[in-house]
This record gives sequence, structure tokens and C-alpha cells, in this order.
Amino acid sequence: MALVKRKGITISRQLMDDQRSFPEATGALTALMNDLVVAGKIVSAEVNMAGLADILGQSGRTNIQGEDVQKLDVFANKTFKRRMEQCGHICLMASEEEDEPVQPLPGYEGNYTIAFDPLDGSTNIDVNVSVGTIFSIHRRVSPTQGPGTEADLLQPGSKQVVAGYIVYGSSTMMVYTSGSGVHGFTLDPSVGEFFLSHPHMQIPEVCKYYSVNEAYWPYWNDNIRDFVSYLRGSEQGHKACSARYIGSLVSDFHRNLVKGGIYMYPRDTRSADKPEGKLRLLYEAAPLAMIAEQAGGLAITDDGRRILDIVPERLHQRVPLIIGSKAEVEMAEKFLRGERP
Ligand code: AHM
Ligand code: MG
Repeated sequence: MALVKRKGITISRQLMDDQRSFPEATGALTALMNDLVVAGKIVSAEVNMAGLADILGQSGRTNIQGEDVQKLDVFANKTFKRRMEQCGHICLMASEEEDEPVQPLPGYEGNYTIAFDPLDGSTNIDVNVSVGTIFSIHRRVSPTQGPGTEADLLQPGSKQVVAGYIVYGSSTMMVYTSGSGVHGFTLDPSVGEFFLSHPHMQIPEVCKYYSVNEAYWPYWNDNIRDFVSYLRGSEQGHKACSARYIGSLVSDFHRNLVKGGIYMYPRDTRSADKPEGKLRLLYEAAPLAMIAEQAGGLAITDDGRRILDIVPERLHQRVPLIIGSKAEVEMAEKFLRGERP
């Protein structure tokens, strides 16, 4: 029976409700998610102190783990790693900040993998602009004992069991899907709890905003340029979208999810060592693609492949990304095929 979602329930209640819809569930995923939520709260508290770090740092500020103040992205990476390596349900993890996969502590191995970008939006960290964490959870495919293998991590987005993000903005929000809709929770910092604020999120079908770094215009192909011109409203008959580009994927995606919009980071010819654009398949594109689709949107590459179908070959694989409102991503597909409205 589908449970009615009321605003205000706690995230742990929601996680237990998710578990109830799978009678065979052991509670492992719920426990894993609860640890992830704790990591998110710790990072949120640190992000909120970031502006004071220099001032407090001079007086020898130490953080919650008793360490000296450190760079936020390093802090976020350590925090998520620490929570996950001893949550007891991870067999292997991958972080955008780590060259190699990271094993859990001996004896704490479980049946899931997690891939995360601990603090996305690195150029915005020092300037008080929203950043976020993105995560992607798969069930292991290797035999269920001991540490996992890289094959456990290199699974397509369509096999994700949970995907989500935490955005550290004017409020801290956690948005996730376990395959039956997308729910958003807002952190009440006074009590340290996430409460359901955005049940059953649906991305508006029509695009209000387009988000792309237009400085790269000279380096795009003609299909992308024509599509961006179309979004701007320079093609007859199309209502212009407004431009919004924060430069933090999580924040740009979150705004477009709530308001309607399309985000793009296509490949470009700026540098030969990034022929597939900048964004990472495992840590960024695949988890956001699952959320987009669960919210009624779409996510494709700049040659029209569905992001969730791509089988990763490498942990840090990059992928061109077009993601957001359904009607607009479908229109992008037409442009990519060489068609014009
Ligand atoms: P990061 O993971 O190092 O922060 O890089 C990813 C970020 C995205 O959040 C953002 O959308 C993009 O890079 C911005 O890149 P650019 O400055 O090239 O527009
Ligand atoms: Mg990132």
C-alpha cells in the first residue's frame, strides 16, 4: 500500500517507510542512509562556519573531531569516508576526491557500494555560494563476503538503489530517491533534524531556466550552439528561457528541479584531455539522472544516449550532460539529431 506523505515527517521515518515497501529488506540500506544523513549534518555545520574559519582558526579552532580547521572539500571527503567505512553496510566506496576505491574498515563490509562527490562546486567553496554533496548507492554484484571489487562500483545508473544530494544553501536540503519518487527534506538546524518539506517532487515540464557556461560557446559544436540560441528565444516562436548558472551543479540542478529548467555541460574543444566534458558519470551525472527521471525529467549525453544506460568503464569517467525538464531535453535530442523546430 502506497503511504501518504505528509510534510513534516522526519527523514528517519521516511527511510523506515521506504523499507516497509520491500518486505525482504533487512534494514541495512536504512542504516546506511541514516549514517549518510549524519555525515550530511556534520558537513552542513562546517559549511555554515566556513566564513568564520579564518577568524576562529586564528584562535586555534578545532572541529567536531578535534582536528584543526581544514579545507572544506577535504573535510567533507573525510567525513563521508569515515561515516561510510564503519557503517557496516558498504563493501567498497569511490569518492571524486580519491584516486582509488576505498575499502571499509576490516569486519565492517556489507552489501552496498557508494560513490560520492563530497563537495561539488569547488570554485564556490570560498565565496559563500551554495555547494553540495552528491551520492549514488548500488547493491554489490560480487559474492557477499569481504571487501567489494571495482565491478561493484562500475554499474550503470539504472541499477542504483538510492541516489541523492545534499545542498548546503540558504537552508540545507537533502533530496533523494529510492526508486519511488523524489522527496526533499530541509534541515532544521535548531534541532538537528531533516523534515520532509518537498514530498513527491516533480520537475515542471516546461523550461523556465537554462543553465550552461556560455563562455564555452566558441568551443561547442553547431547543434549545441543552435539549441542554446533556441533556448534564448532567438528562434521564432519559442518563448525565451532565462539564464541561470551558479557553477555548482547541485545548486543549478536543484533550482531547475523546483522551478523547471535544463542544465547542460556538453563536450567542448578546449582541452584534449577532457574529450567528454567535465562532469563525472559516477559521482554527478548518474545520481542526478536518476533523480531527474524519478521526478518526470530526463538526462542524456550530448549525442543523445540516456545517462542511466551508460555502463561505466572507469571510476572517474567523464560524460557530457544535458539534464532537466522533459520537454526541453526532448527538444535538445532533436537538435542533436540535426532536426530544427
Ligand atoms: P567540481 O566537482 O570540481 O566542483 O566540478 C564540477 C562543477 C560543477 O558543480 C559545475 O556545474 C561545473 O563544475 C562548473 O564548471 P565550469 O566552471 O567549467 O562552468
Ligand atoms: Mg563535482
